[in-house]
Amino acid sequence: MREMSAVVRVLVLFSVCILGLKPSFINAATDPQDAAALRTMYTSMNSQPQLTGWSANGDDPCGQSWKGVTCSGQRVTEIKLSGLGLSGSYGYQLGSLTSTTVLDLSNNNLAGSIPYGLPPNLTRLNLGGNNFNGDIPYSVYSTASLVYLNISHNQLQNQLGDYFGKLTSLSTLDISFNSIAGNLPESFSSLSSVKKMYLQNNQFTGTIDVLANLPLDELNVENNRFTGWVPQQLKSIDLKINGNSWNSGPAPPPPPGTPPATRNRNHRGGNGDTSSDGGGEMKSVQISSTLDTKTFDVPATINLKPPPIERHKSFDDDDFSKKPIVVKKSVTAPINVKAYTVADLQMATGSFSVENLVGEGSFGRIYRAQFDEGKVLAVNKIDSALFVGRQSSEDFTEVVLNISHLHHPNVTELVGYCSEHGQSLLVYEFHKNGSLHDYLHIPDEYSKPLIWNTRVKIALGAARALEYLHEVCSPSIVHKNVKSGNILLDAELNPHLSDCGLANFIPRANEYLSSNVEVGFNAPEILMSGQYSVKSDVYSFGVIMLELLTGRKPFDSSRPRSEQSLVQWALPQLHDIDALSEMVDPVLEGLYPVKSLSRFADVIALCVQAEPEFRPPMSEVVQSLVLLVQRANMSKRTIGVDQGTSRRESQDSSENLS
Ligand SMILES: *[C@@H]1O[C@H](CO)[C@@H](O)[C@H](O)[C@H]1NC(C)=O
Ligand SMILES: *[C@@H]1O[C@H](CO)[C@@H](O)[C@H](O)[C@H]1NC(C)=O
Ligand SMILES: *[C@@H]1O[C@H](CO)[C@@H](O)[C@H](O)[C@H]1NC(C)=O
Ligand SMILES: *[C@@H]1O[C@H](CO)[C@@H](O)[C@H](O)[C@H]1NC(C)=O
Ligand SMILES: *[C@@H]1O[C@H](CO)[C@@H](O)[C@H](O)[C@H]1NC(C)=O
Ligand SMILES: CC(=O)N[C@H]1CO[C@H](CO)[C@@H](O)[C@@H]1O
Repeated sequence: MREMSAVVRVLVLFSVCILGLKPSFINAATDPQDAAALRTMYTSMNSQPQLTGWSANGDDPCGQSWKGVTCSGQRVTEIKLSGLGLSGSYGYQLGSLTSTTVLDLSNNNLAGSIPYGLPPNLTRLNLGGNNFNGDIPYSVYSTASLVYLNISHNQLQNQLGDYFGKLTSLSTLDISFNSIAGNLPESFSSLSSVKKMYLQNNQFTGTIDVLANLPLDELNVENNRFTGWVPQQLKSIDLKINGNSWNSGPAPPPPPGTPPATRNRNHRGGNGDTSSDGGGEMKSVQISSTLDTKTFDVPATINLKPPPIERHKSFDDDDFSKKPIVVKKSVTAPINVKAYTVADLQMATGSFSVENLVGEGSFGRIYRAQFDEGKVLAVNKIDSALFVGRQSSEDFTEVVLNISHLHHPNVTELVGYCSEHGQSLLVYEFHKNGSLHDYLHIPDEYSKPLIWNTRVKIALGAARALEYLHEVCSPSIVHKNVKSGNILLDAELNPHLSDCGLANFIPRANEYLSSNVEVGFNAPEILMSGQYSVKSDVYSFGVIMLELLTGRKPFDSSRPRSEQSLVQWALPQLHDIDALSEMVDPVLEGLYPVKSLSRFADVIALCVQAEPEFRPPMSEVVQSLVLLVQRANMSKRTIGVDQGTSRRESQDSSENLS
């Protein structure tokens, strides 16, 4: 019976690879996607023995009663692993647990940044009492079903994102005992169900006025750096406010332009006196002048926290939008990047000298910039044709703001910008080993050939970056220029996708890209109709995987005509194991596991299909590559001894191993 099911699985897996269907194991009582998510969670938590029942290749968490896992039917509904001394993290795969409503990992030793993939229908999330650092990922803010959110007693540092607008069901918010800085985000005012809020023992600044009209009955803001006055509305609730720098004396009248307080709705938290009509105008003058003042003085540490920029945002509160004087609600943009002057950057790049030119990005040249403190960064000098006209500096500021929200370990991090004298420059972290394109196609004496496992790792990291843009960012971001030249390698050869968001946020990006088309990367629908979509990114990603597999350029005019276009040459042969061993990059000298190679080829074949709708979403590509990496770890026979085996035999032996 067990052997029977193994055979069935081989066949199912085989058809999965060929047809791109999701596996549906016949015998297991647990949904295969849920099981896969828990396996990833298990290995991400370092496969610790206190996770009794869990295993790295088990496919039935429900049937095998894995510790802390509750199921309903085939689906995992609750995961409760509090106080088990767990370390590591919980992996990036939880997004597929669509029936899971409770995730409690409190009081463990989980560390690093909070992974972004969360069960989409979660109502209770407790990560309290761990060692998470960094900031709260967007996926937490976008889990609209959350009723209880506890990330207290960690080491979160950055400002909160201004993304609380969707959390309208949230009743308890506990982010106490971290080191969160900055003002309370304006979108706190959307927490329309919140009853209990614990913000104590952080480093919040500014006023707590934004909390004035929430339906709170318990609030603790002790031991922060709050200033201003405690709003009248909060004085009747269970309130703890010690350890702040509140203003003493009577509260001042509200600032000019504040609408009259109607019933209990006074957004500024003052005492609600009406004010003069001229104030609205004065306020907007102030706003636009702050927009132009973008140079901040910041300390020379890496994690820079300049004062927030104020921006226009339309006022979305019904009570006020009908009033004749509409005061723009100023938005605190969480801009974590440094504003440089042109002089700074000229100094650091030797006046943009050719020696410091390190590459061509999608929208301008990239220079290496070395600063006084020895810090090295990459400066992208955006082509001035992209920002012309009256609005240009405001447009650019918006681009910077939007890109500054992107945070992922495999996405190149924006650290600064410069907008002066009609110049638009973006400053990024610098990655030592240049682009994957150069590494593969223009090897120098320092670069060793990439071994197979590194190629797979690069593909997986880049796939995760795209998955983040497509499926985690909301609205989803189409990269539009996925190519090996945009994958940068750090000293450990980890991949970082560059130019993320630029094509989405720069108003004339499409025109610009289409006038600079690079042959070989683009999906057929782009060449025919300029239709960029997440699926055109998937195609381009498939081309990168082909480059990794073959070591060839996407288009190479020095080859015989039939081999010039990499996709056209390779696609018909991807399912033929003998042809594959001919196609594989000769510098590998046969050192690769054949199974891994053929699975890699299977993923490519799915990605470069002509019909966009048949290409898989990036999350599926990531899943396949994760499996491939896991199997590569299990398989000890990595050397080219099994090169001659037929495809079917290699499939079978791989299943025997797992
Ligand atoms: C859970 O989330 C998914 C996807 O976000 C959605 O389609 C589904 O209806 C939700 N509800 C349940 C009970 O699964
Ligand atoms: C949040 O979690 C911490 C750590 O487990 C716990 O001490 C605290 O009471 C929780 N907060 C709430 C509001 O449940
Ligand atoms: C993503 O980047 C991080 C750090 O830059 C690296 O540790 C990780 O291995 C990368 N992910 C993959 C799958 O390569
Ligand atoms: C930039 O972000 C803002 C707010 O998040 C959004 O409204 C705007 O559409 C974004 N801009 C672009 C060009 O996507
Ligand atoms: C595979 O093994 C490498 C090193 O042995 C390890 O760093 C990596 O995390 C493993 N990957 C998986 C998915 O188990
Ligand atoms: C693996 C590899 O080739 N890494 C290189 C990355 O860049 C550094 C510095 O340039 C080299 O020393 C490494 O050898």
